[in-house]
Amino acid sequence: MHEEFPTKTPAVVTCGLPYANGDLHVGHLRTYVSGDAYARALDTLGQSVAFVCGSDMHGTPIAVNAAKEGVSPEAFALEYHEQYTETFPKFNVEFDNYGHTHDETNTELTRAFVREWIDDDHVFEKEIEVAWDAETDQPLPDRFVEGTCPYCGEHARGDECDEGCQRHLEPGEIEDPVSTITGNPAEYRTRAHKFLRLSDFQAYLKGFLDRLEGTENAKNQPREWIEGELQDLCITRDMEWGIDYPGEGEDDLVLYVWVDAPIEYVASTKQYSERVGATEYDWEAVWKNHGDETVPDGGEIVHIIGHDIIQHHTVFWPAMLRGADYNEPRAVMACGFVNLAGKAFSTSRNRAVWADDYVEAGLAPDLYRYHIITGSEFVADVDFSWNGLQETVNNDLVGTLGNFCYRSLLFAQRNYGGTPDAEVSDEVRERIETATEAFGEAVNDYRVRGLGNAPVELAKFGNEYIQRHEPWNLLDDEPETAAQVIRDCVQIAKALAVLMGPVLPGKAAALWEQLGEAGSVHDAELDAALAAPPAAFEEPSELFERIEDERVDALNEQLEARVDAATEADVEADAADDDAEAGSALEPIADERISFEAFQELDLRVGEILAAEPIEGADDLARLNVDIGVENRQIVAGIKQLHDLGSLAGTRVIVVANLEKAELFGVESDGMVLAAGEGADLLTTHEDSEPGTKVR
Ligand code: B3M
Ligand code: ZN
Repeated sequence: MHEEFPTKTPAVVTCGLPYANGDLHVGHLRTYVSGDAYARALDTLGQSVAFVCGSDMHGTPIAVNAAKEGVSPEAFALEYHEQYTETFPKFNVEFDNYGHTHDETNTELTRAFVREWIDDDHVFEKEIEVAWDAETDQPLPDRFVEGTCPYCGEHARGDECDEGCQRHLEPGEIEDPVSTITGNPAEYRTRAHKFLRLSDFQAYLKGFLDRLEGTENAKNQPREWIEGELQDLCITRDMEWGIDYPGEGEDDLVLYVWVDAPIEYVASTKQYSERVGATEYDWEAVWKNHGDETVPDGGEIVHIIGHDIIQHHTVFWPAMLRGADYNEPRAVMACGFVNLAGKAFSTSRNRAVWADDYVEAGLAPDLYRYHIITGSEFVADVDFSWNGLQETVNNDLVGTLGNFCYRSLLFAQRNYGGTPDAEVSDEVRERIETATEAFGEAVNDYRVRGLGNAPVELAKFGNEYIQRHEPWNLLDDEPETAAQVIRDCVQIAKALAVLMGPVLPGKAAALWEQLGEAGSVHDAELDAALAAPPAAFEEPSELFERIEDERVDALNEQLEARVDAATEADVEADAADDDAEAGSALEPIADERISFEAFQELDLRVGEILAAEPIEGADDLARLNVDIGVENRQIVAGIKQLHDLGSLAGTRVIVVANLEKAELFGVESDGMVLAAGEGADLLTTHEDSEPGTKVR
């Protein structure tokens, strides 16, 4: 449905806005370097593109943390905002514009969006029950409250099931709410709030998702969310920090942070456009809807985000845009998370590799960029380790890419003073074309990893090519062939500089300079890969340096000490939780004693689970097929959410074999398996008692 890149209309690439709420770590940076590489790659293809972002200044976490530090939310957030503007360039992340959500452009634009929705009758008022802290007598919006997700039962924040199904939660939806201010169970109060009627956009969103491009997770996950009737979106909050709701007489309401945050994508593009002039880049040509009713046209909007905010970008945001007659996103690319040894970063516990750690280690930004971009598929979660970085750098960058460029250019410079006078061979021309095509395909398939692989694959070929021809043995006897081979190699090096531009922008520029090229490699487009390099250039130097073991050891030592401290803190916190539970939450022992005979009436048997499958439509229930020696039983158990059903086969369990039959969700249950506690910890045998063995 969409034309291939490059298209004639301008594009905008955005990255999810960082909350101005704490230091950046290498996990955050994964999205930004990917976005930067993708935007640069579009540019290399010849697409007109702006790369924009900004700091997310609003929302409860910022209000809470500012209050803790005794400063205004604005001052608090601005400090981080300033810090981010300094950090990004240290990773060669160069936004064309980086604004923030509290600036004038975004404040005005946000209010204009909301007024459009009001005018078009997409906004209504409703009284809802909002969580309330009785002790401090204040409303508890979003992260001021924690509890249980009504959809999946996991622990969740007020507006997001961050540990479970990742769904957005509306005010009042969270179960068992607890105030994060006092720790008391929250109460509910009735308040009037404004809602965006998402159901107005239900049919539109279906079509939108069919048109949407990007990564599979972003295209497919939202389908499930728009199946039933869409829940309307509460767009106001009882808070002071934020953008005031634009309607009359609503002085105590601010807009929900997720209203003004994505609008910053538009505001930031507008600022860029105003700076360079609309003839150079026109934000309205991108964002304003000039198309027909069903398939809006406009510019190419590409959002690059973390995979926890897919719903915001594929359901809420397109509806918000549509409601104000703006153009829709063309693509959403949702990136995996970065973990440490399989566990999420914890910024509060300092279990993280901070952006500053990397900078202080004195490693070039391109090394991190290449490593994180090629280390796994874009959508997958990955572990960051210094050893992993070392391996990628030493193999791909030093061993393959750097090695090829240095040996080729050194040989060319020493023997020919630069590029030998010869034609590029057909074989090499074709191989370079293959590489540029692979690059173009990666852009069109939204595969950032392919952008990193393209140059390294070509360099691999280059090394093989030079090895195959051994030009050093040809210099005396076959000087023409030698010149030809080296001419080819210099051309490959030039193509490499072009292809390295997006993922390795600093190193690409260095290589470009070594080739004696004028101007910036970042102004070169793909066809430069086959244009002749300058005839003369200086002696080259190595592009990359090995990362030695001692360096990695030192970095690991620093990181391990930090992870150990964080783990200790975790263990202590868990122990404190357990103590708290032991003190309060354990049920008292039943008062009444039963006779031994009464106990003996229970026929308890060892069983072995043969199969476990979910029961459609039932939130917790699973159907188990259990071998209890004498026979196989079908037993229904409330363990669906709590266990990986696929891995239960073979597990020994204890079965109440003479319990009367029951029907659960239309499925007959013939017996019961014993399990402990809320987590349904299945009781099992200590040794290897056979199925059917009686339990006494
Ligand atoms: N500030 C950060 C996050 O939830 C949030 C992104 C806004 S993007 C419009 O990842
Ligand atoms: Zn959930």
